[in-house]
Formats: sequence, structure tokens, C-alpha cells
Amino acid sequence: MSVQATENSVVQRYPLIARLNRPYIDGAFVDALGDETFARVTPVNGQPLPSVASCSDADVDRAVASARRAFESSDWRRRSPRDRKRVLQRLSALMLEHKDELAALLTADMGKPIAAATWEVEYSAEVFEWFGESVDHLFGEVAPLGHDAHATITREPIGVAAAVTPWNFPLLMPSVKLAPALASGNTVVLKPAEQSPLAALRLAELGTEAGLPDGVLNVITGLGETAGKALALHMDVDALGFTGSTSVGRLIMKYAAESNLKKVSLELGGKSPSLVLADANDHEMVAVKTAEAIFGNTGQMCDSSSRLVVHESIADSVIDQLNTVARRWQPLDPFDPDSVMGPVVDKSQYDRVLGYLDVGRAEGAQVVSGGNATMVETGGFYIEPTVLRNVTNDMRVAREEIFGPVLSVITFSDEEEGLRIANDTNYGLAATVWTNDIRKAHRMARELRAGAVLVNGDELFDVTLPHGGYKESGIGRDYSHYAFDNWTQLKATYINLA
Ligand code: TXE
Repeated sequence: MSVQATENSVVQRYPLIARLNRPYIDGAFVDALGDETFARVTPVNGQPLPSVASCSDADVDRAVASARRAFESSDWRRRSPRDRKRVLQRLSALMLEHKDELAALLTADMGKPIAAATWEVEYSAEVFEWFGESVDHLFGEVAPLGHDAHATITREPIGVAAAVTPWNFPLLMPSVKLAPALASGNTVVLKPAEQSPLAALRLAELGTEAGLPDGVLNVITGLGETAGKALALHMDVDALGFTGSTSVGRLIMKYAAESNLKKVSLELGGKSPSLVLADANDHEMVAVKTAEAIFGNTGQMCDSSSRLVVHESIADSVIDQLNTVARRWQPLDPFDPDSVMGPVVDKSQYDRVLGYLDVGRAEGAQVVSGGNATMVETGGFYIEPTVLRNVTNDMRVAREEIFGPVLSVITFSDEEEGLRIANDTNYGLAATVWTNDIRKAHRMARELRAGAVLVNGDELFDVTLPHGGYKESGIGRDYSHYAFDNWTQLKATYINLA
């Protein structure tokens, strides 16, 4: 593996980074109330990034108060959906106008290849555009009552909404929560992950430029166990959308229960299977799509296909193809336009992924490609795309979310066994089935216990499709018009006509 680390300092090249270092409250960047900051490095080459304000409970109070004021006294919630739509669509256009700069912020913060970062900006802009349009088409209902009564069922904003988001898609994850929340009239406090706050801070600024009234979108910078916890425990936050680890998801529910029973939606971890039946005959396609699904974003995706559950009769052929395809995914400086795979997000994720490779070897898995890392040479956190075979579904590498470019290959001898292995996980975010038999495709799609099933692979990212998990992968759905369920409440209004 050869990684040529970026020569110039990332901050020199993108001076904007230096000013995105404090919370955005009530329509402006403000100093945090305390002096605490947290240090950061870019995973591209390990060089320091400017430190960022570590917000305290008092800062969270201030941001929530700003959102409450804006909810009560700005006209945001009272505007017609069409008027809110115009603001969101202006924001979408501004994001596209600033695409290169936002993409650079993503790459600097968490190391995704610049081409993938550009895609993330474009898709995030589409999410704002789509939710703006959708809310304008969201009709209420009239209840089927008798002649002497008339009742409507309408959706109302919940109030002050909070979003706590992870670092793997630092712009997209905030966008999928903010777009439906803002479209339906809520005001928002966002806490992005400490590893990747830059794009979210810039988004807030663009929101003001697009016409969001002051206080409608606030961003708190800070650590999970302080700022994130304060937000989740806050008595004046009415709803909270979280994406992140299942362990923190449990805490979020606990905090909600201990405070004001705020409405919680959770998008958590995954250990998604890709089930390859014996009749699937395009093994190259299986390998290409599986590689995209596990090496894309350096494997840091909640719905990565991290378990390849393949029929024993074709396992060797599929693994051969995977070894060939994996060579195209060698890590490269993410600022290089040819890069398809950058580093993992930080040193702790780097240690965690390499730790799992040791665990896998100790459990009897065989590394058939990859397995090396190059932090020493580059200063960045680069790990080769890695394929493990001889994995059984009880091994830790098959059960726990690694969140890195590591594929575990598990074989089966009959379809019922394959299905059982695929479903034998605490998670249930996504599953893929590969077959040329239409009946088997439908049957497997019905039996796979996951929020999304892909038949013969392909794109999971589509704003029209709900995204969320069965089992311990979460509660509620992001994307699609079902996302409005997270950010609205239903009101029944009964009118006596007698
Ligand atoms: O996630 P965390 P981390 C998984 C993945 C990864 C592991 C750890 O397996 O290796 O989680 O990543 C905030 N109260 N996923 O540690 O801690 C935190 O500041 C309130 C899957 O980065 O869950 C950040 O904003 N908030 C996942 C957000 O939670 C808290 C994406 C996510 O951080 C908090 C990311 C607390 N006590 C990681 N502690 C996916 N589903 O896509 C942390 N946070």
C-alpha cells in the first residue's frame, strides 16, 4: 500500500476551517461561555486542525432557549409550508453553490475521498430540496364521522427538535434530520460529532443566508458525554433524532426517560448480511457491489455489507473476484481526485479496526487480502481493504460492528442455513440477496429481518426510501415522507355540528 500524504497543511489550503470553531446560536457564531476546547487532527495526515469550543450545559441551555424563542415568536412554524419550502430550496441551491468548499471540509474533517465528499454535498442538497417540496404536498385528513360532527387530523411541529449526529456522513446525517424537522416547522439544535463539526457549522451559516430566521437552526459544538448528554437530558427539547452507536442510542433513550420523555428516533449500528445463493452466477458483479458496500466510505457506514454469506459451492470463485476488486480500493490521499478510499476517521477508530483484525485471526479467520495499515509512514489512519474467510457467525468479527473496511466471509450449504445465518444478528438495518431466481428473491426478501432489502445489490441511498432498522438497529425512519413521523405530532380537531 502506498499513500502519498497531502503535502500542504490542510488548514493553509482551506483557511475557512479556522473560523468554524465555535457554536452557532441565534443566527451567528458566538463564543462559548467557558474556555474549554477539544483538540483535533485531520485523519488525512495526522496534522492538527484548529481546536473547537467544547460547549457546556450552559451553552446548550442558551442554544435551546434560542430555538424555543424562535419557535414561539418567529413566524417559522406559522408560515405556509410553501414559504418554508422556498427557504429550504434556497439553502439547497446555496449548498450546491458552495459544493467544493463543503466537500473540502468533509475531507479535511473525516478523510473521505473528495469525489465521495462532493457526492455527499450534492445528495444533502437534494435532501433539502426534496423535503421542502414534500412538505408542500403533505395533506391532512378528515375523519369518517357521522353527520353531526366534523373532525380533522393534522400534523403539527413538535417544537424544539434536537439532532445528535455521527462523523461518517458529517453533512448528510444532519441534513436527513434537519430537512424534515425544519420543513415541518420545528426549530432545531444540532450537535454534530466532535470529529467532524465543520460542514454542519457552515451549513448553519448558509441557512441564515437562505432566509432561516435567527434561532431556527443552532449548532452546538462539543463532546457527546457533555453537550450531547445535556441536549438529550434537556427539559425543553421536545424531540431528538440520533444516529450513532447502539450503546449511545440506549443512553439517549435513558436520558429521554429521565427527563421529559422527549420523542426519540434512533438510527444505530448494523452487521448487514449479503446473502449469495448458489444460482447467482455473476460473481464479478457480486464482488464489485459487495466491495462498494463494505469498502465505500472506508467501511464506515451503518448499512455496510460486512458479512458475505455465500453458498459453499461458489465461495472460492466469489473470493477470487473479491481479491481482484479489492486492489482497486487501495487507500489513497483523499484529496487526490482519483482516491476511492481514504483513511478511517481517527486514531481510536484505527486502533479499533486493527484490534478486530487481531481478534479475527485469533478466532481462526484467515486474511485473504489486505490486513495492513500505514499510519507510521503517512501520519494518517489508512487501512487496506481486508477480506477475512473461514469466519463463522459466532465469531466476534461476525457479530460486532467493526466500522472499517473489513469483510467477513461465511459459507453455508443450504438456503435455509444461509437465511438463518443472515438473520442471526442483533442488528437489522439492511440485507442483500443475490439470486437469479425471482421466486427465491421474493421469498428471501420477505424472510430477511431488516429495514431494507436489496435484491441483486445496488444503491440504497435514495431520498424516497425510508431508512432505519429492525431489532437493535433503531427506532423510526429517516428519509422519505415517513421521516415526518419523527418530527411532527398528530392533532385531532373535533367540531360539533349539531
Ligand atoms: O459513536 P457515538 P462513535 C458506531 C460504529 C463506531 C462506533 C463508535 O460502530 O465504531 O459507533 O463511534 C454523540 N450522550 N457508529 O464513538 O459515540 C457523539 O458526540 C449524547 C455507527 O463516534 O455513538 C456523536 O455526536 N450524545 C453509526 C454521536 O453521539 C453522545 C455512526 C455518535 O457518537 C453521547 C457512528 C452521550 N453519552 C458510529 N456519547 C451509524 N449508525 O451510522 C456520544 N454522543
